[in-house]
Amino acid sequence: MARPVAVVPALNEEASIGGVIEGIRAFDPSFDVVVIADGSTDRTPEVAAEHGAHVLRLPFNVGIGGAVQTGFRYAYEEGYELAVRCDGDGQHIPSELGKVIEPVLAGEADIAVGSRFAGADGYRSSGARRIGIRLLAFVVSTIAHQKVTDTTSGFQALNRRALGLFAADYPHDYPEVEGMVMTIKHKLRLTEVPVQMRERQHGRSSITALRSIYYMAKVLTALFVGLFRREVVPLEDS
Ligand SMILES: Nc1nc2c(ncn2[C@@H]2O[C@H](COP(=O)(O)OP(=O)(O)OP(=O)(O)O)[C@@H](O)[C@H]2O)c(=O)[nH]1
Ligand SMILES: [Mg+2]
Repeated sequence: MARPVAVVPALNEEASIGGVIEGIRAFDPSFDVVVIADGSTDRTPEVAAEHGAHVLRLPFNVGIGGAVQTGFRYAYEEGYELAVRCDGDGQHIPSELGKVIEPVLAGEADIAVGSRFAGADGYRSSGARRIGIRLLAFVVSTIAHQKVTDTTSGFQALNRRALGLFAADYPHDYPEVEGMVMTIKHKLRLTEVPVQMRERQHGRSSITALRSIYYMAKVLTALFVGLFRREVVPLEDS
């Protein structure tokens, strides 16, 4: 198999990060695991290192986009051929990794995104949240001219071509949503795969009702502004 790496962003996830790393290794011991710890105030970097991950320590918090891009850039420069991205809070289930890796390894997709909503027995969420999810899926599908169902999923597999794009340029604020549009605009093949995800088990969710409205307003604005952005990253044809 291609040389694989798991990129795991983790901000104050000391209770979950060890289990996430072990889960990835249990799925496939050939995976190297890279944890990006930028500004955690708990023992996340130490726990990650104790579990054998390579820890990228940044001097201050750069936010989710900067953290994930750091991981992708490291993976690209180190020559990895296959990358997966998995959250450090335990919501993504490592045994589901095979589902997102498959289309990438088969050469059918440059990036495969695990979707909670693509399957028949998709994840159910409350009314307001569901409206938000559907609205984002509709907007992204319209802009990208491709139907997508889960625009905020950080459970993904990428080949080297996709890794190269994200190493060079990655959205900062809403990396999953904007990253989906960016991928398709750069003519990379994106596919969604139905997966299961868990509810958050430890730590605190960053999402509250008021924040969700604020989030929607900001992400829709970011998508709108993105419409005027030129495709800035020239990709070698490989
Ligand atoms: N390194 C790093 N990781 C981050 C940062 N912000 C979030 N993360 C991690 O990214 C992953 C996803 O963030 P979450 O806050 O869980 O976002 P979410 O899954 O959309 O929402 P909830 O889990 O419902 O709160 C988690 O593993 C976080 O620890 C950051 O600034 N830096
Ligand atoms: Mg989470």
